[in-house]
Amino acid sequence: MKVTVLAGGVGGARFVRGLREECARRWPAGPDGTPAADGTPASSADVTVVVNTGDDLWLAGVRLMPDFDSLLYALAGVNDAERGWGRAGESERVAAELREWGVGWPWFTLGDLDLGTHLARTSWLREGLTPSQVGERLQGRWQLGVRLIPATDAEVDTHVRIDPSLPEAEGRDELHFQEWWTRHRAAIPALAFEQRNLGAARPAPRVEDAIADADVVLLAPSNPVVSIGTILAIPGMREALSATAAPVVGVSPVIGGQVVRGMADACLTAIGVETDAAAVARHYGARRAADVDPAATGLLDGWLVDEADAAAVPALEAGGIAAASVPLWMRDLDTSAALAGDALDLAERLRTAR
Ligand code: FO1
Repeated sequence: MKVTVLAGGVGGARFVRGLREECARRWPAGPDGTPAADGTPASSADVTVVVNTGDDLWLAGVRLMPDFDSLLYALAGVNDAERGWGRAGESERVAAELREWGVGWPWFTLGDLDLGTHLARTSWLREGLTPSQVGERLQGRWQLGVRLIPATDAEVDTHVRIDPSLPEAEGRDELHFQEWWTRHRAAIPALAFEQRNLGAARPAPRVEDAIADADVVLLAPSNPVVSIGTILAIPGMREALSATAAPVVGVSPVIGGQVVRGMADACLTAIGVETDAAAVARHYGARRAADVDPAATGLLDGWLVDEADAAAVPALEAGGIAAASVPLWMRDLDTSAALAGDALDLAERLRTAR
């Protein structure tokens, strides 16, 4: 079984940990399978995660790839689960020094262990490796049980357009996504999200194959705008998704009109999409729409909503998206695994219906 997932950082990591667990339960590896670094049993399933790169940035001379690292640390079992980002048992001695020197952003903390990752990454980039080659090296340190690939090797960092006349804008008309998200907590209304150099970007090597060869493609319940949306914006990505024979099943990041985590509602509002499970599905669009309208660009075959949004299912189905209502809250590994199982079941239903 080949599963390819499009994912952002924290929500993506929770979902992929559940998926890895569920795959180990459904398709256990033989006696030779090596368990993951955190003890999760091995699976014969082949899981590839295409990771958002829109959050990436250069800071204090090093390249950060926050979503990649969130997945890396969480799957290796070395993440700070309480804070949601960075390493467990972190110290911040270097960050204190950087603040003294006035280097970096004082409101953005680079932990000492985390800095080790950024230094290793930057040093390999300087040697000429691509971000996806660097990603391979980083994940080679731990047995993750899944393959992580940055969505693209191009630097397509997201910038947020804002109104420069707002007092908190300090006269600027755009901010790096991380400044808008982390410093301002997405509280400055976003006029638009722009990814630099997008025109020249391509999916990283193996991404298009991972989508084409998959038995199922899953969209994690990550931010539909600045995580999944930034992956989809990479030229060639939507084409790969529309061409795959695998069912494409998404999981709503919205439950009962509230975002599950983060500040995705600010992002949805900025692009004119209601914070509503069905509205996000309609934003992704029905892949079947292309059967009647070749110009249609919809992506979804299936969509999972929470039980609180069960009333949305009939209209979604009528609109060409197979939908099911299931518990979406990922409270722990078991509920995350159950959710991943529900996504795999919906995909199976779609595969056998073909
Ligand atoms: N998030 C914060 O809220 N504050 C920070 O100081 C911070 C530092 C940081 C350093 C490295 C890294 O990889 C991530 C970091 N994050 C921090 C998380 C990150 O900014 C965002 O939560 C994600 O990019 C959104 O998915």
